[in-house]
Amino acid sequence: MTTFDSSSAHLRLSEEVADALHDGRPVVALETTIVVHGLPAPQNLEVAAECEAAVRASGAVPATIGVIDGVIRVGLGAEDLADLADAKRGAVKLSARDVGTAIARGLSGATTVAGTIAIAHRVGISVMATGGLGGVHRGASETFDESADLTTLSRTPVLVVASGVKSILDVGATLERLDTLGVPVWGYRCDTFPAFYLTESVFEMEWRFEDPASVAAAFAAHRMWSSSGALLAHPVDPARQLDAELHDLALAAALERARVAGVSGKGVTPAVLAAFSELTGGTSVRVNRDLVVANAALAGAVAAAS
Ligand code: PSU
Ligand code: MN
Repeated sequence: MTTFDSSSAHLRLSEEVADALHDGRPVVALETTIVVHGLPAPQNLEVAAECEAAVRASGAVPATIGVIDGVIRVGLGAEDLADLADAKRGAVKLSARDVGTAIARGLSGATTVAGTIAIAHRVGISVMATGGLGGVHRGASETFDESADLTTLSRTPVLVVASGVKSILDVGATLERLDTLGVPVWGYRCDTFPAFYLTESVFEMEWRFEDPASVAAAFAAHRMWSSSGALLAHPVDPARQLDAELHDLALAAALERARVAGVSGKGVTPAVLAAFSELTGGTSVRVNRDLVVANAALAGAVAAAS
């Protein structure tokens, strides 16, 4: 079922995506905040292209989502994406609540997981891939900093494939919030919740899946009675993860740097990720790249099995 109004002046689907949705072929939504604000150039555009290729190799059509000059674009081409990522354009970070304002103001922006799934659902896409879902920040009991990715996922029926949540967050608190919000968390061939840069965490998974078809079946069943999305937790290949000691050292230093700089709100995640990259000599970017491309491949396989 597609619910989009293709005549809308502020929503534009690429021909390829519109055709695929019309024909009921599998489509995977990809976000742009990771490209514009999460990864450094030039790797950011390379990763975006690799994610699209991975989705295609799995038999689905990629739909990279963002907003350009006040128009929501579903299925951004490589040129548009390079334009959006160009620092001169000053693209803003758009969570679900910001999309309407960006349209009204004619702004350009990159969508977070929240912004992306809100749009994806509107046009009839029910699977998305990213690196790490946003979550509860450390110290949130004081700052109330919890990503709108969680609340948006609780009311938007899209399956998000991610390597857990970024380890810069309070992972335990995030899992508690997903429970409260009614969002199922499924482990893909793993027994613990992945720790983003690291394959494993101390948090045990309740549900484990072994293949894309059983994930697709579970999400179809979930959607029959719930309007929430779901999180498919897909750990990074153990051979490609960050060294645990380097991870912990870099994490402590990156968080301290953000604290001293007084970063808050939507600036926190990009600032900590950038510090992490510098402190690990770029290794964190390599791991982030590996995991997000693997997530795109898995999302494509789940969409193709749906
Ligand atoms: N995954 C990554 N890198 C990123 C993100 C995800 O590997 O930069 C982005 C996503 O867009 C996610 C956002 O929605 O980080 C979370 O931002 P915040 O904590 O401000 O909600
Ligand atoms: Mn936040």
